[in-house]
Amino acid sequence: MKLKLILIALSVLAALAVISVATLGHRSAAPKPGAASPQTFQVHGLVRGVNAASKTIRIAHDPIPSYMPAMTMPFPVKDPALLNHLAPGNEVQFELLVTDDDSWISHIEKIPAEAAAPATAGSKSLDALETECLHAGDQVPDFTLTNQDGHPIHLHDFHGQAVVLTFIYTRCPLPNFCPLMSKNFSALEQRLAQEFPNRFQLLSISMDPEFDRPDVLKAYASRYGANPKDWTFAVGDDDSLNFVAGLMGLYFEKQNGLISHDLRTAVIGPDGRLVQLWKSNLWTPYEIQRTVREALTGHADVATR
Ligand SMILES: [Cu+2]
Repeated sequence: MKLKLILIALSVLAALAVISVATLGHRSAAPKPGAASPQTFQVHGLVRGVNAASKTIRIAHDPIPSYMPAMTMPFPVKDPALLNHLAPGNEVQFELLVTDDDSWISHIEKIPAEAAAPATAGSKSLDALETECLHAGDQVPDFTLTNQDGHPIHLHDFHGQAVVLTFIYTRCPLPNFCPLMSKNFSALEQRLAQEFPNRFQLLSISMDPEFDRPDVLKAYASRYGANPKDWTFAVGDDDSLNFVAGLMGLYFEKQNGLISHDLRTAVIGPDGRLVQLWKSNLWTPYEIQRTVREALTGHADVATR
């Protein structure tokens, strides 16, 4: 076991050495803007769940030196074939690539079962989260949170408007998780402000009440150019956050100061009913704009005459 750890540590060091050499080499050449090569990490972990439909695999992974502490989280793959023959309980070694706005597993290998530890019992039942959450057509119950100005807000304040809700936390290090949600919300805000001024509200709810106090959310909001009239950032105490997360079937868990989580984005109609719930990052501002249009006008497409 000791030897194995040493070997892993050595391979991580070797990988880092290769990265720094590659980076130095890259720097000495003329830098191409926007073409930075991805950072590469070799990581060891235990598979907790495989989701071929959303092209993600949930892994309890070891610390990733100078990047992320050990935690359980979903990782995207670009090639769904990588997920073939993998199942919860498998011990794996994988390669994680990270760029400025994306991260994904590019290679993953099962470690033979003789060396693998058995899957620990008692991990959260994702199926239970799934069945307890709201479904399209359900009335969304009211909840109270605190906005970026420190004022209380209620979901029902936005009755009569279409509400697009998502979950984020400001320290999230993975470009295609929270930062992507906020980037997409920023694009969505511009589209909807043009088509439906004053008839919609975007709501980004923090999963990190300890760190994401209103002033932190306010600074984060301005980073994404949010107009407070259309886009609210909110945080709650543990109870209200668990309540809202439960409604949407969101999985989130604090681990070593960061938060392991999946994603939920919902459109709620002007009548307060859930219209649609997205469970991954595979949605576009265009797609949600269409859903909002349908919720507000009954037609997904813009009238041509
Ligand atoms: Cu995140």
